[in-house]
Amino acid sequence: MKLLLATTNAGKVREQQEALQACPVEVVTLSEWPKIQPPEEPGPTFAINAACKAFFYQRSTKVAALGEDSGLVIDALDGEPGVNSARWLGTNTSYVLKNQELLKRLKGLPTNERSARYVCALALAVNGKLVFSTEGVCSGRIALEPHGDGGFGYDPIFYYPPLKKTMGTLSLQEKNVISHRGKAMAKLVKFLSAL
Ligand code: ITT
Repeated sequence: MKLLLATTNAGKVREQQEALQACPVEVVTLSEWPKIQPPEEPGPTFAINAACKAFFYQRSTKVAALGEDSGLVIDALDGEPGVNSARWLGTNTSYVLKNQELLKRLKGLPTNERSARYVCALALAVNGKLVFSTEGVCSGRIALEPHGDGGFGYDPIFYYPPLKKTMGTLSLQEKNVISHRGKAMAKLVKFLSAL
């Protein structure tokens, strides 16, 4: 089975490819369809956005498409940046600045008020039908300062208590074991392997 990783985010592609290594699918990416413009993300939820991406890219390419929507939910900021994680402060703003701004907004808050989670919703569209959807969550907190330059996006400031490390200091493989995306992808791999 050919499976399109229907995302424009290179960090997601790296992690999804790693998670699918042992899976009997032929993975393709959007680099084969450079002219397709990303769809609107209308959804109030990660699940709706993931499904929209899956349907849109499946229709555009005729290949089974895995849509993904994910983001960082910070309790002290009423769930921001949430579904707007990619667009928060503008898509052209660097993550160094976005992370600095988040740290500024949480300045002075004690550890127990810095709780946050990453959420990842996956949706698989085949021939115009949604055949699988799932979600993965990784709970942690916002660190006091950035650490590491691994991963992407908000990883330098996302602290994962069980490992006592930020995600920015984890290898790709280490991150996939505990991350929102790794957990959701593991459920997808189970589904695909059982087909
Ligand atoms: P596609 O829509 O093309 O998949 P995108 O980056 O715009 O790419 P989303 O709308 O799902 O995707 O936004 C996801 C954002 O959430 C991402 O750009 C980061 O800001 C943040 N994010 C999600 N997972 C992350 C992770 O594992 N590490 C760091 N930041 C993450």
